Amino acid sequence: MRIDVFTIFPDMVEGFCGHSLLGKARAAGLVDVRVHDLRRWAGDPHRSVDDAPFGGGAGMVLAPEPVFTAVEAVEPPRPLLLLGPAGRRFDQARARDLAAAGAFSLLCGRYEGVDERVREHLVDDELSVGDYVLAGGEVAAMVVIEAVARLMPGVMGNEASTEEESFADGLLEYPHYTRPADFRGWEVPEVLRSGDHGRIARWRRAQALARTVAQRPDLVEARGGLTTADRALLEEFGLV
Ligand code: JCQ
Repeated sequence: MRIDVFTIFPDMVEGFCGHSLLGKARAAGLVDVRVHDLRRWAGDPHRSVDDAPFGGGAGMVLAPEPVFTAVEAVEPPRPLLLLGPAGRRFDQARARDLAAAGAFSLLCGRYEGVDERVREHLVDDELSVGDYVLAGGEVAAMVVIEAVARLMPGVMGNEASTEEESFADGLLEYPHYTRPADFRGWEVPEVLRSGDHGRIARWRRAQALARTVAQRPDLVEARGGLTTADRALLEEFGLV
C-alpha cells in the first residue's frame, strides 16, 4: 500500500504516521506513506503557497502553481483525492475500495479553499470526512490513512476483527465486556457467561440490531429495513 500526502504541515502528518498501528505497519514495509511539503515547490523566497481571492472577500486561496508543480514532480499514485467539506462522504465502503486499490494520494486543502483549477484539472475526486469545516485537510487525511491502513493484511494484530466489526455488516457493534464480571455492582449479562455459544451469537446480533435501530436508523434503512428474522431475534431477547 502506497499513500502520498501533499500538505503545508508535513510534520503533523509525519508525526501521526510514525505512531502506533501505522508506525509499525510502516516499519514492517506494509504501508508506504510519503509526505510532501507543498512549500518545497513554492516559487518565491517566502515559500508562499496562498494568495488573495480574485473578486475579493475574506481569507486566502491555495494557489495552483505549487500544487501543480508538486504533483507533476512527484507523479504520485492515482487517484489523487482532495480533502475538503465539498467532497463526497468518506465511509467504510470507500475505505475498503481504497485499501483494495493498493495506492492513492491525498491533497490537503487549506485557507478558504483551493484554486478551482486544481479541482478541475489536477485531482481525480474530492473527499469529505464529515459535515463540518476544519482549518485544513490534514486531520481529514489522517482519518482516511488510518481507516484504510488498518484494513491492509497484517496491519492489525487480529485479522478476523475487521470482518466482525462495526459496519462490516451495516450494523453497529454489540456490547463488549471483560473482567470483572461484577464492576461496582454492574454485572456482565448472564448470557455471555453461559457458555451457550449459539445463544451468545444470537444475543450479540440482537444487541447490534437494537443499537442500530436506536442510534442509526439510517443504517437500518440502507440495508433494507428489518427482516422477519431480525424481528424474531429482537423479540427473543425482549428488545422490541
Ligand atoms: C474535510 N470534512 C471537512 C477546509 C477548504 C478543499 O478546500 C478546503 C479544505 C478544508 C479542509 O477540509 C475540511 C473537511 N472533510 O474542512 C476548507
